[in-house]
Amino acid sequence: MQYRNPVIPGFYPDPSVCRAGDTYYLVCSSFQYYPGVPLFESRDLINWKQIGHVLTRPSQLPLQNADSVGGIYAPTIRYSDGTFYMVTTNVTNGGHFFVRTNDIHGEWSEPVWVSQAGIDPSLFFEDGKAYFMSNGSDAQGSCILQCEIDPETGRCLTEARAVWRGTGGRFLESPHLYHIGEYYYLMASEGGTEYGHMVVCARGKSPNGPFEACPGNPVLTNRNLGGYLLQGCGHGDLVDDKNGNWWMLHLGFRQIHPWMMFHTTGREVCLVPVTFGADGWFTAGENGTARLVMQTDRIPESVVQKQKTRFTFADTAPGQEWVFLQNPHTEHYRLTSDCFALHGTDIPLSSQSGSPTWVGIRQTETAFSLSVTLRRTVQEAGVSVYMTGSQHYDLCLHPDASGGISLVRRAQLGALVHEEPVISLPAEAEQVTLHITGKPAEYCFSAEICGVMHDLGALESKYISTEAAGNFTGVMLALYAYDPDGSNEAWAEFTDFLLEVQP
Ligand code: 6LW
Repeated sequence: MQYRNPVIPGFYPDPSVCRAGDTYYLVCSSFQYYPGVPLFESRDLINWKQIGHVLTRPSQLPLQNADSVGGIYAPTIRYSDGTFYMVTTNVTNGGHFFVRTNDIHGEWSEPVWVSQAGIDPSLFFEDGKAYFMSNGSDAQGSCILQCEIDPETGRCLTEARAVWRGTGGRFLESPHLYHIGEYYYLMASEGGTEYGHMVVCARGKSPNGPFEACPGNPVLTNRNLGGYLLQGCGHGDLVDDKNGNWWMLHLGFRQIHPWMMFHTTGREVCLVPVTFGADGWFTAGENGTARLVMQTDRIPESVVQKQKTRFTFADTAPGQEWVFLQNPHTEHYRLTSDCFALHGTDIPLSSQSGSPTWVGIRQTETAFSLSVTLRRTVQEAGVSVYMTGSQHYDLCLHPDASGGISLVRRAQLGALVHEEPVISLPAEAEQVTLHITGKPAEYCFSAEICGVMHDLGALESKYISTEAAGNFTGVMLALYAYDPDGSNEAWAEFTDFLLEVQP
């Protein structure tokens, strides 16, 4: 059969996967967004359904001051003796921790903190022992650190020691250990999460090493596929299917055009088959590369890949597709299936130290159309094409100096803030319908006021891309409200939300 990559489009970086019986579970990093660590379920590795988030309570997810390169980094999910573990790093508040549950559809435990350097923690369970790995460094440079921990308390039982130093690429990270046949395989990434990204591996006869690098490294990379739209492939995790075949779920991103090396939709989840040779080493994908269209005879033709392309308030949910910045002030949101009402505070979109009234859904494709109706309001409120607090394009209603209300298209690009065009809202306009059309290279803005469409021009996607913003996240399409006086009781009411994406 044939399937398309990414298998989970949009900002879902650093995938980790495990299998429990005949069901696969996958988690991703989530940075400054709340709830944290999206959790997916699949029966066939191609179709993934989000079943919630792992971190759903402020006690598990303190996000104060977390920005788009802070908060929750790469997680690992593992299943051992009926218990699921998810281990990750809150780089802004607290470091490494894991949570666990016996009910994957239920709540997860309070965090159990683990004291070890680095990022990208990973767990490996065998013979009653729990091995904890992360990236790190010592006097000789970067390395994969490993210690044994008590899986109840998180206490380190052995000194952390360097078990592998990689193959020399920069940013050795995302270690995962597997026992397959007679070897322990240690897989990791190098090259950084940008265009030089790659997956490398090593193996040894014991979980502590020593580990010998695979002569065919890297086992997966698209770094030599110049002009190919799928780039940055790395940071993977292995899983075996019920037929004994191995697969890698890994991240990659889609640059917007062969000669325009930037992307807006974040790092996404891709799937490639893993093939073992007679020498016991493996390679992944098509000759070590990931492709946008993959052929495989390991999945039956009867499996059909589906992608959700239409999103309304009625078929999405807050805390599922809709997420918040840092720890939201819940009293400022009234979210129902036909109206999202937001109460602005004096925390602006650019704040790194507070949670603005903001609720966002991922931009999963470069081509999309979005419309939403906003009732007249006396605070600032609208839609934001939001990459980070300092890179976003907004279409909003805004109180103006003459006591009226204006419709404004704003671009914030770092310290540059530009508001144009500005249209005064006629007194009889009870509402406006805001429209944004996404294209690979631009976002086009328009609005309908009293039955008349106003073209508000286009802004380039390049300037809010990950390459320009220097962040780890992807574009969110957000509804927000902001009231600098914090003095009025007004609510901004959004209705008739429709987002349609074109894969
Ligand atoms: C993550 C690291 C990486 O922790 O990027 O692509 C970092 N790999 O492994 C942030 O996602």
